[in-house]
Parts: sequence; structure tokens; C-alpha cells
Amino acid sequence: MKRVLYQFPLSHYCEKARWLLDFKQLDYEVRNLVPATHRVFTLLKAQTTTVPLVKDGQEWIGDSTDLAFYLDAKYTLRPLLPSDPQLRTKVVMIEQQADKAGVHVRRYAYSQLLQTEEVINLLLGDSTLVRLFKKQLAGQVRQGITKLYKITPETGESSRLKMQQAINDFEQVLQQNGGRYLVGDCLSLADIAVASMFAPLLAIKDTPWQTLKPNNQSLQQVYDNLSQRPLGQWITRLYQEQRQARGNWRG
Ligand SMILES: N[C@@H](CCC(=O)N[C@@H](CS)C(=O)NCC(=O)O)C(=O)O
Repeated sequence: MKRVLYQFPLSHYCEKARWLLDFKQLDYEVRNLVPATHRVFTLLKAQTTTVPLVKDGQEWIGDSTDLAFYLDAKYTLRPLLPSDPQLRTKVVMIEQQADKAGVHVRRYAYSQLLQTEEVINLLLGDSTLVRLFKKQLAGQVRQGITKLYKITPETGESSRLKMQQAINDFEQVLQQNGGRYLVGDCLSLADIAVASMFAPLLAIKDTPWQTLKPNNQSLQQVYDNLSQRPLGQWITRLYQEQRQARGNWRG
């Protein structure tokens, strides 16, 4: 039976799921869902309201963290989590911190970019239905996202600060571990989670965010700052050396 990833191309949690599946060298199809209407499907299949959602044979996995544990238990080659208990605990902790930071990256980025055409194109895709009703759908999706993620100039700014704090923290962990990986001496769930959560701010080639260009000074500063810092350079290098991004995010 086919393995399928249901996703939003723009979502960095979906990028994490794609990377996890790619790392395990598993074949899968990518299917895009339209925001808001996706809930009917995800609730029905996995009692969840969010994507990524993965179908693997008879199994439905509706959260990127659950997916990592599921994949490691079922496909034991190329482990995502170390077997050493101490390292494993560290990986789990960093992964959770990354997921939390991801909420702030998302809120800040939307506070700056939600009105742009590029974001709407990525959110809505290019189906016939979308082409016919793009304007109405765009308005509704923008409104829905603003409400769901509580996006205002104030929450955006507060998320920017929390994001910067997270960058400092992860950078420290990276440097303490020698600069190559966050935990131990090989790629783990921790690296994949942190890199996926911050990748939207680096406009890396062959990622969904390559077309999102800073449209104001605040965002330009955030991009410049991250790309010049050790964490940003490490993420960019990880993408070049380990990600082999294949453009499969398009679905
Ligand atoms: N903890 C979840 C978070 C996933 C998540 O927040 N997904 C967002 C897209 S970035 C989503 O599906 N939002 C739609 C909604 O909540 O209706 C995971 O790691 O999979």
C-alpha cells in the first residue's frame, strides 16, 4: 500500500516530516490539502486538526514528533534517535524546544508576509477551484490564519524576540557539541527539527521558501542576521550536505 504525506507546502512542520521520511529513504507521495478545509480530512482520518499527516499502510500518524518515533520503531535502519539514554533524552528535549520555536517563527513570518502574493500562492496551490475563486479564498485564508495563530504586529514582535532567544540557545548547544551536530556525532531528530523550523528564514534553494523575499526592513534584518550567524550557516550547510532537497515539497 502506498505511503502518503498530506501537507501544506509552506509548513515547516511538513518540511520536518518530509526530511524524516527522506532520511529514512522511504518512498512516499505528497498530497497538498487546502488550509481550513483540510480539517474535515485530518479529523476524520486521525482525529487531528493539523498537518503533516502521514498514511503508512493502515497507520495514520498525525504529528511530526509522533512520526519520528513511529518511523524509528518501524524502520530501524538509519536511526533518528540515539540508543544511548542520555543522548536520546537530549535529542527529545531539543526537538521539543525546536517545535516550540517553530510556533514563533511561523507567527513572526506570517506577521510580515501573510499579505504577499507568494504566500497566498504557496498556501492555496494552483487547482482549478483556486483559480476560479482565488480572491475570495485568499481573503478567507488570510483571515483564518490571522485568527488561528493570533497574528498582530504586537504578537509578531514578541515572537521575533522569542525566536531570537531560541536562536541563541540552539547556537550555544551547537557550539558546545563541536559545531557539527546538536547531539552526538551524527545527524539526529534534533538537527532535523531545528533546521526545519528555521529554514523558512533562510530562503534556501529548492525549499518552499525560496521565493519568499524580505519585503521590509525588519524581515531583511532577521534574514541577514540569521544567515550570518553560526546557526544559520550550519542550517544552510546541513541543507547542502545532508538534505538533498528534491523539490518534492510541491506535491
Ligand atoms: N505539533 C504539530 C504541529 C503541526 C502544525 O502546527 N501544523 C500547522 C501548519 S504549520 C497546521 O496544520 N495548522 C492548521 C490548523 O491548525 O488548522 C506537528 O509537529 O506536527
